[in-house]
Amino acid sequence: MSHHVELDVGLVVAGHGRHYVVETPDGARVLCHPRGKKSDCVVGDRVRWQASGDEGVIEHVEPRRNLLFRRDEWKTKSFAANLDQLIVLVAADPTFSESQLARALIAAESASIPARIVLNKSDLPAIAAARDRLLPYARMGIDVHEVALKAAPDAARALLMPLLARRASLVLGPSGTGKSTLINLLAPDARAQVGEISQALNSGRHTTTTTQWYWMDPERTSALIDSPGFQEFGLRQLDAQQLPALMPDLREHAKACRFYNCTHLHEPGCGVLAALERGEISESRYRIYREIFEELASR
Ligand SMILES: Nc1nc2c(ncn2[C@@H]2O[C@H](COP(=O)(O)OP(=O)(O)OP(=O)(O)O)[C@@H](O)[C@H]2O)c(=O)[nH]1
Ligand SMILES: [Mg+2]
Ligand SMILES: [Zn+2]
Repeated sequence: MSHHVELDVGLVVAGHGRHYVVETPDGARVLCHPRGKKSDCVVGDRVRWQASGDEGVIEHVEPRRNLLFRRDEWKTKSFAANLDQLIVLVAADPTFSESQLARALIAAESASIPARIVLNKSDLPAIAAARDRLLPYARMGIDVHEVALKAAPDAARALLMPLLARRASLVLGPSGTGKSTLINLLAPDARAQVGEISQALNSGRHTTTTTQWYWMDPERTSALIDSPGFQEFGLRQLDAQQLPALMPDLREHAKACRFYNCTHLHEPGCGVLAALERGEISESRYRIYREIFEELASR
């Protein structure tokens, strides 16, 4: 039998370095530090903690339902844990990197986290080109929603609210797409910083430097998680052979390959190459497949 005191439960709502903000079931927020040297909790974690003066000590991290992370050559970066969905936010302007988008979707797929794409700034003329670039994603069954978070906020709210209700959604997207605008619109008391200032300074810096959990409603049933921008989205947690199964458009055609261990790069009787030839897999998606495959295979 354990003679430890019963520990409090909490939700990690922000993290920076070895500092975490833990929210108690009644909504209080406590600054906590992990016990010992290791600091392996992330936003979205359920933890057991113990008060220590005004602050707290995290004693234990509950098992996770899922964890979204990326792994570059040198480091692993966790985004958040226990997510109901990933929202990849892109915009008509600035132009998004399709490779980054694809990588985020692959990471979500490998963590079994449902994902959808929100395309912002539909008021700008560049929306048509952005919409076209997203066609392969809509065709492979990923929901793509178009909004103008700033130009038409009421319509955006009406569209997005039902998709976000009673869920914890991580918002990922390049700098300048409208993540902070989204959070300010849907989480009324969020102090998320909209990039007006950085825009005025024309500094182009990320205004979000820590991952942060925002409740959308006073009942605390729906949440948005804002996370810092990133330059690189490495997928080194994966084996090259896993990749086709994590890309729905390739996966579908890989069933037709003559060889079970087809890499879809040069083999005869390859269903993926045949589909590419027929235009059923887009050239950009295939290029991204090759790019990531080579990255993973060259280790
Ligand atoms: N035209 C147009 N501009 C928008 C829209 N939504 C947001 N913006 C603008 O886009 C810029 C970037 O918005 P933010 O919300 O700061 O973007 P962010 O993704 O948080 O950017 P970082 O914090 O740098 O990662 C701001 O100047 C917004 O006013 C929109 O619907 N239409
Ligand atoms: Mg921001
Ligand atoms: Zn093949």
